[in-house]
Amino acid sequence: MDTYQDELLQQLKKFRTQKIDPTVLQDEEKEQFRMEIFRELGQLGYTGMVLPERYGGAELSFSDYCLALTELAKSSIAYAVTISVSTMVQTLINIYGTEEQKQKYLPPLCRGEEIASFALSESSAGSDAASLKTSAKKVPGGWTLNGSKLWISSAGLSKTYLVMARTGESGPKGITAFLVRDGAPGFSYGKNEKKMGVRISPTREIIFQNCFVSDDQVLGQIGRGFNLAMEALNRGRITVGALAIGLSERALEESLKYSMGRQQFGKPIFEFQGIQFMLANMRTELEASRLMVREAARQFDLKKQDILLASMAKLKSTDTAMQITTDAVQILGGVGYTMEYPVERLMRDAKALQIVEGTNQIQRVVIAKQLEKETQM
Ligand code: COS
Repeated sequence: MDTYQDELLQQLKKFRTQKIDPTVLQDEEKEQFRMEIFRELGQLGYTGMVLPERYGGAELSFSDYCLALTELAKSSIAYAVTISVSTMVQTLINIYGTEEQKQKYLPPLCRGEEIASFALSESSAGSDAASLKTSAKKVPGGWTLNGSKLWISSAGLSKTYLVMARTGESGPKGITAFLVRDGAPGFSYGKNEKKMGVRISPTREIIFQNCFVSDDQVLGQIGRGFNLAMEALNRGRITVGALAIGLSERALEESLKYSMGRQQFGKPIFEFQGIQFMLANMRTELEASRLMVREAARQFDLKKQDILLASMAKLKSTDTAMQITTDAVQILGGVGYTMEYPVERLMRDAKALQIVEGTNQIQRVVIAKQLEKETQM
């Protein structure tokens, strides 16, 4: 790790322990997202980390961005998830947007004054994303959207929504991406999900009823929306891996601290081999996951979109986070199961990461597809 990365992580550690830790427990209970925390993260340059400086970004590498997300996730994955989803949309605007779109949407997002959401999933199109039904019909000067999207992170908070809608044939080739603004006529919010974890970050339905969007709100080419979404998810899956590393690191830290302090049978429970073997496995699996996520991010920095590695890194790191956080609860025993210690929250949050940005079963589907391609080459 170089000095620059060290400084970045020190600054984030200070921020999260001073600004997030003191209220994280009550905010999770009350489902309270603090916009002032997000804005401050923006002022420090963390809400447009990989975006060009000319649009207000920090122009960091994808690897540094992932390191920062890991550090932030050690306090709560909620703000890190908000940043990672918003950054996914910002990145697509930067790659596929017109100059006008970049000028309009990116600066407030990079400065942390606004948040963006990614809207792909629907009630009957989750893993099978290409079967989505939300429609966009051509009308003079623009498009009319009808339908609804489910499980949208930051919905209600976000000002910009990247919405994948059907403009043509069934399947992946008939989908186009639209940039929809909060407050557009015909755009409304549905139910706010009551979740097992990550409660600071809202997850909500969004609804379109004859919602008009103009031609200049189309992102990229007509019919290429599915490809854009998949490209975003390749990046998103690595960032989910980075969050999983943060959860695992925190769970291991808490387990070590507790096992060295807790006395049973006349000695710290750390001295029992049963506990030592659990801790040794936790550290080993964490390190394996970290290396995979780091390598997946490095490939992106080398401008190589490695679909296989992105999915494998997401799969390995999030399954590992589930195992490590579960073991952490076990090591802390009775108190681990209470809200007095953070490990039960880490365990609930880890579950979300096995599901978002494509379930871990879908990651295996993606991996198998890539294996098939490699074999045919
Ligand atoms: N990266 C880049 N392009 C991809 C891709 C990826 N990971 N996966 C698919 N594509 C492209 C294909 O190359 C193909 O492009 P062309 O038509 O230009 O050749 C197109 O997308 C269609 O691909 P495919 O035929 O494989 O689509 P499927 O309908 O079979 O879907 C899966 C493939 C299952 C992998 C996809 O639907 C998926 O990832 N589902 C999970 C969705 C998800 O992660 N949801 C999370 C909610 S968003 S938080």
